[in-house]
Amino acid sequence: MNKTWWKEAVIYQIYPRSFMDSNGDGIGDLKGITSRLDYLKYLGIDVIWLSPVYKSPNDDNGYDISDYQDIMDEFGTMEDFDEMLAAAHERGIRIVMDLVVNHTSDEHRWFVESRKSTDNEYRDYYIWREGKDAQTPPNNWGSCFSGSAWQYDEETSMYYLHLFSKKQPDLNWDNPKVRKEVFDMMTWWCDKGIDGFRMDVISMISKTKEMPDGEVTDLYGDFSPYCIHGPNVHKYLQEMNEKVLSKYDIMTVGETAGVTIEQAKQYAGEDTHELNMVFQFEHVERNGSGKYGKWTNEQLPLTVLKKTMSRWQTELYGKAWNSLFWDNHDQPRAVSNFGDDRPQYREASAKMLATCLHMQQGTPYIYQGEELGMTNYPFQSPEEFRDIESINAYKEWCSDGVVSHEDFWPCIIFKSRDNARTPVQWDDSWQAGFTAGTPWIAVNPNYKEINAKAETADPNSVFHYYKKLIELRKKNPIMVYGKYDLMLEDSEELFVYTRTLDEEKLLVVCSFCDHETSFTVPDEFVGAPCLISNMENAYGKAEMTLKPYEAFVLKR
Ligand code: TEU
Ligand code: CA
Repeated sequence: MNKTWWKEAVIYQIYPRSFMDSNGDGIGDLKGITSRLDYLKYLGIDVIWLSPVYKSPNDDNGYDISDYQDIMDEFGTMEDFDEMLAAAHERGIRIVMDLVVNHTSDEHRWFVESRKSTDNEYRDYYIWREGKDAQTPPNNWGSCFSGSAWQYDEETSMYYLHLFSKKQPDLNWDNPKVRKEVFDMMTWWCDKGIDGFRMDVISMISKTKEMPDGEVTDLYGDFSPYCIHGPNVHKYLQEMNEKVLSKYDIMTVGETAGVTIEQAKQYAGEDTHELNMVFQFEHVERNGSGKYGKWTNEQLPLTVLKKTMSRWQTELYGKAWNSLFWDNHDQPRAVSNFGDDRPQYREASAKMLATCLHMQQGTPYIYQGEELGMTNYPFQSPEEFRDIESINAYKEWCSDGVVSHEDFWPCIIFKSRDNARTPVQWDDSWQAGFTAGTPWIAVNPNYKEINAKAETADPNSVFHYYKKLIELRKKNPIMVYGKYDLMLEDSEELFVYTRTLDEEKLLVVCSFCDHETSFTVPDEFVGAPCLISNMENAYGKAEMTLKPYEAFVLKR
């Protein structure tokens, strides 16, 4: 297996809108990020993945881009960006940009032109179709953000495709001019000195030519078979690799919802010349099998979680590279989704989850605030939502009467993307130190207890536990390159696995339950020293009683 810097790195995701506000307008910004780089340096991360900072009307918080070579007004200027990049590089931190090129904003110059007439030179930059008749879209596909995936446009009496909001028209990647525009734009950023790309829904860029109705799964037809991993997706990524990526020492990670292991080997194979790694979503998305589409308030059973993660660990080993994550800006908070956010268990379970993930094989991602053990937000009413997905879903499922508020509410507040988007809790002062003004989305009321100032001062905090895990990775190549083997696969209480590299071996033991459990240490690890643990215990003894959410790693 080739050794590379991005395999050995720990990546930290910044969602700029909620990270740090420098000028009191309630919106996080680039100067805010620059002001907190020393904090990230202290934590020890190597790379920042920056969610979109490009010019955008913010229908989907920057994932709707109106100019790829300019900065969003609220976030600052290109000078602020250059300063931030230089300041990060000075500290040895790399910056990976979010690349959102499945779609643009409807306010992008290309789309403004495209919708003008059927013979406009930009017409074919997007996907236009005639409706079945004047009132009926070309097919029954639903958009990820509710409603039809087609929007009627009066100018030319045709529909355009938008797999996300109607302000996010899908680009037509079959048009070579579109590909050239995108590759040129990427080259421009690479020449500026950025260190890579996280590619938004990159698995959706190629659509089938025929666009039949999809199977009706919840309220609309499913577009997946026609739009995800489409016919030319690998061809286009190889072209991108040849024309742009291969020319720079950068890293790439593709967001590939619905990806299978076989497909991942193609997208991120050691020698397929596409991407370095992909995000798979099996352990977070449950393939829409929640109570109401993706909406549910049930945690995944531990046996299912282990099976899913372990398959990726074993089957990609030596063939393609894993990315490891519990959460991001689209997911509930890790400790609420996979751990236990009740006050008596929050710290222990947050550290346990960190152990479980960072000891696995692949590149770990930390989502802002995860290193503090930040929790889901206690939403009281739909008026508190800011996210287009949550707002639309509440309307479609509840206000329109598909399910009752009582049934739907616990599900939407458990899964809402806004849980991850409340401001980072820096200290116990006004608005958690995020802004001097009024934040664009409410601060979690638990900021007095959970905040960076308190945790950096407390050597036993979740923060310091993450810091230690990152340090251990630098000293123990086995954490990066070791082979993974699951133990006790039927246990609903313990997640146990080993890592092996040459003569070295690690035993990783994580309790996922809120009661005591017994555990017998395998003979070869009895007496082995403990590398890290989230509690005090007699590590090295054969027969152990584990406390709720206990986690430890033995090394021999
Ligand atoms: O997300 C794409 C995606 O497939 C989902 O995670 C999605 O956000 C949602 O959960 C659908 O139910 C990416 C970005 O990460 C997300 O923030 C954007 O809203 C989306 O693409 C559109 O650009
Ligand atoms: Ca601001």
